[in-house]
Amino acid sequence: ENTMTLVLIRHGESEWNKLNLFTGWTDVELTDTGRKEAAEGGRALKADGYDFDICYTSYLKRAIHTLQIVLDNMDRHWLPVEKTWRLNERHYGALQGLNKSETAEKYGEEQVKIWRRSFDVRPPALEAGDERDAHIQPAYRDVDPADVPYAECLKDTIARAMPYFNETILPQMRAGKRVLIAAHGNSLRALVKEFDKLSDEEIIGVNIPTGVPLVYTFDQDMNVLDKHYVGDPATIDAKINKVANQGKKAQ
Ligand code: DG2
Repeated sequence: ENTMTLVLIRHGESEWNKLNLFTGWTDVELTDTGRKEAAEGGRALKADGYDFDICYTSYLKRAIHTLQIVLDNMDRHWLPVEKTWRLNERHYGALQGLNKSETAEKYGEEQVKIWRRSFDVRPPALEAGDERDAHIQPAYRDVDPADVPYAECLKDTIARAMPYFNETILPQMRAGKRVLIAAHGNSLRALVKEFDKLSDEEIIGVNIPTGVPLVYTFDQDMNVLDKHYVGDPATIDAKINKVANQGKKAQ
């Protein structure tokens, strides 16, 4: 029987992950720690015998650079890479640039949890004219302005990411290509919710660690046969908890 393998990786720690700021579509760079995480992810994939035929990433440099570092460490620089805004992080609206912990002090941890993890509650939207508005950024000049968000909930991210997955990535997988996707905490949660057929409640508890490869094996009908992170389980659990706790008040 033919199975399909797909590997997902969230970018390594970004400058704004380090500062604990809501990031979304803000185009921030990796930290040195983030570059190390990406290199480790690439080395772990190579050590476990994984290989790829085609790669996908977002328009944001923290994911693009993570992918480059992974490929560098697998000696696969020449692989085709397709970039799409549809794999961008969930747009965090007017929260972009605010500190997650300070926002919890101000609005409460419950509200921050809703903004970070609820399926269908959007964070407050950017207003037109805001310097953070992606409509005025060159990266999105070829995107239909009606598709460029001012804020997104996970449901919105699923609605713009899944058509790309189904129409562009899945046909490659069905043709036997081994696919690697480098993306973001919430754009990957969007894919995971669909792959694992999680309910709107179940997805709330899912947190994606930085720089750790997540390997899916599917049958031809996209049923999940296996799913596992590549790396040391205790380290990965610690990284997942760190993400979950970023919306807590300072102690
Ligand atoms: C983070 C995710 O995105 O944040 O937008 O702040 O994966 O690009 O670092 P990423 C952001 P949380 O939803 O986990 O707070």
